[in-house]
This record gives sequence, C-alpha cells and structure tokens, in this order.
Amino acid sequence: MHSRPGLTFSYASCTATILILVTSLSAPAQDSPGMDMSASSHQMQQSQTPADSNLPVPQDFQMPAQGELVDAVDIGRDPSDVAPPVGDRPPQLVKVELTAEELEGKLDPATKTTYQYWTFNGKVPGPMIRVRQGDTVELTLKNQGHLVAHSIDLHAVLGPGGGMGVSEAKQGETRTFTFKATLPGVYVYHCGTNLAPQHISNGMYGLVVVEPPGGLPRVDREFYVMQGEIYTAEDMGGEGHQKMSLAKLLSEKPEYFVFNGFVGGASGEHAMHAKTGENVRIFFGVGGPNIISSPHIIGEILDRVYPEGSFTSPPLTNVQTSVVPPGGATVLELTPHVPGTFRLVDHALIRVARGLVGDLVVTGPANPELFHAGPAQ
Ligand SMILES: [Cu+2]
Repeated sequence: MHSRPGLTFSYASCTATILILVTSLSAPAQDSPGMDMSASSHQMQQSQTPADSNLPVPQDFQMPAQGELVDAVDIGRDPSDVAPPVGDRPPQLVKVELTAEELEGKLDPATKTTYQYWTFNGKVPGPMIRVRQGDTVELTLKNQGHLVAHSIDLHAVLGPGGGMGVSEAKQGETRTFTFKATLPGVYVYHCGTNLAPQHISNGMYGLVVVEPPGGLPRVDREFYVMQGEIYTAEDMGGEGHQKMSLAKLLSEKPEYFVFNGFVGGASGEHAMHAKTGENVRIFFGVGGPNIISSPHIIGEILDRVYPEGSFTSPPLTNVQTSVVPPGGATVLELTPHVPGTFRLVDHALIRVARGLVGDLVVTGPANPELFHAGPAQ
C-alpha cells in the first residue's frame, strides 16, 4: 500500500478549489458554532494555488511543509487507559477538565508519517469520561491550540448542541458548562466546531460512559478503543508531514483507518492483554467521522454486545460481528478460553491494509478440547 502508482491521479486541483470553500466555511465558526456544510457552486469554482491553506494559520505559526520530516509526539491513547469503574455510590458532582491541543503526531511510525492532530488532552481518543447516572458534570474546556476554535458536543447531554455552543472556546479561551447525566449508556463526544468532520477526523472524539446505579458488572479487563479515519493529501505511505485533504474528507475516502489515532494504536506495544478465562470488556466507539464499523475479533465469539451502547436494553449474546455507526458506540464482552493472538478488526477487512488492526494477546494453558491442530484425539 505504500506506493500505488495506478492511483496517483491528482487531488491537488480539486483540493485547491475546495480549500477556499473550507476557509470560508471555517471563518464564521468563531461567531456561529453550527456546522455549515452548504457548498455553493460558485464557491467550489474558485481556485487557489497553495495546497496548505486549508487551515486558518496565524502568521507567527509555522506549518510544516508537505513531506517534511518533523519531530512528532505519540498521540495514541493506550487501550488500557480506561477510566476507573464508578462502583456503587450515590450521585455526585464530577468536574471534568479537557484541553484542546493541536499537535504534530506520529500517524505511521513505520513510514515516518506524521500528521497534525487536533486532540482533547493530547491523545486520541480523548480521555474516557466515566460517571454515574444522576451525576452532575461540570465540564471545562480550555483551548490551548494555536489554530482554530474548539468545542465539545457530548451525546450524553440533553441540551442544545450537546454543549457545543456553550463550550466553544477560541484560542486561549476557557469555557465551562454543566449538565446532568440522566440516562445510562456509552456515548460519543466530539468537537462540534465548524467544520466538525474536520475536527473529528483530526482526532477530537472520545467516549462518555454513564453507568447505571450500582455500576456495571465487574470484569477482569477493560479496554478503550475508538475507530477513526485520516484523510491525508498523499496516498497512504507518504513520508513526513501529511496535510489533510478536504477533498477526500468531502468524498469520504480516507487514506488511513486507525484504532486510537494511529497505525499501531491497538497492536504491538499498545496491544491488549488478558489471560484465558478472564472476562474482557472493550468499550468501542466510532469517531469516524464518516464510516460505519463492523467490529469483529478473529477467533472469538462475543459473549455479550450492548448494541449502540445501550445499558437499558438487554445485551445481545453470542455475537460474531457487531455494527457501530459514526458517532456511536458499543460494549464488546468476551471470555477467551484459548491462548494466542486474537485480532480486533473492522470486518470490512480491506481496512486492515489501511492501518486498522488491534491485537488481544491471550496467555494461559492450551485448551485442546476447544482447539488443536491435527486430527481429533
Ligand atoms: Cu475542534
């Protein structure tokens, strides 16, 4: 996938025409937090030479050039970085502080590919927010970025914009709002600032888990995985800094699919680990912003799936493959009984070749009754 000369038709001219559209779409965001996707044809006809002008960059902020090798940070949140269970406690006030940060991050360490991520708290996904039904949540968003305004729309909120309007903070600003988590479930949150799908694809999404009274049933291992799409100007495999392609975002053609922000976000040193016989729970969400996921663990059957993140409907049992819409979530529970490496994939399997694979590494004694090579014994 690193070089696909047959597919090297140029997005450049298309990108250039759309860039000015996006600049015009982004500009009013400071005043109007609503997403405006309306693209008038005369806007689309305008052309612009620089391919790097899709972001409103302050004059004193130096953007890396396309392909330039720059220092980049690890932006992937390890799947084991799960907020602790709420347990059995009464409702309370929970204060959550989030910082919007724009960071040059490692997109694919193997090819030295980097990308300018927009994040909550410097990682993708943002931190899991985990509260109890009935909790009052005071959420503070600090915009520490240099480039654009940011905000948060939490699907757990009952209120206009999910909090987007009352949280939108320009560069250097801090905004606070409060909501009550009334309904249990697993919810997505994301930046809602225009152009919201741009902010989301750049990494601004996470999960809110609202536990029912008494808490969720205890399990041995919990993990936090979110699927996202990265729309780079160059084909997958391009080295150095990659600019975002608005043309590919608009046509829903990502170059990369990623778990937890980057290629390798849930494998290798970020793999999930468990022992045979342990109960494993994966909070799984799709930041997207555009494409449905069909999560599947190769070689496993899911004991329970909480469709669409609902805790008030009974879970499905013995499921092979689930389905999660963009801006949706689920809970996948399983009990591995055989040691080995079990791969978490989206069963639209070509996406593995675009970076989307995670590993659940299971250790323990062999279980030949369930599985063994060779003839029956
Ligand atoms: Cu944002």
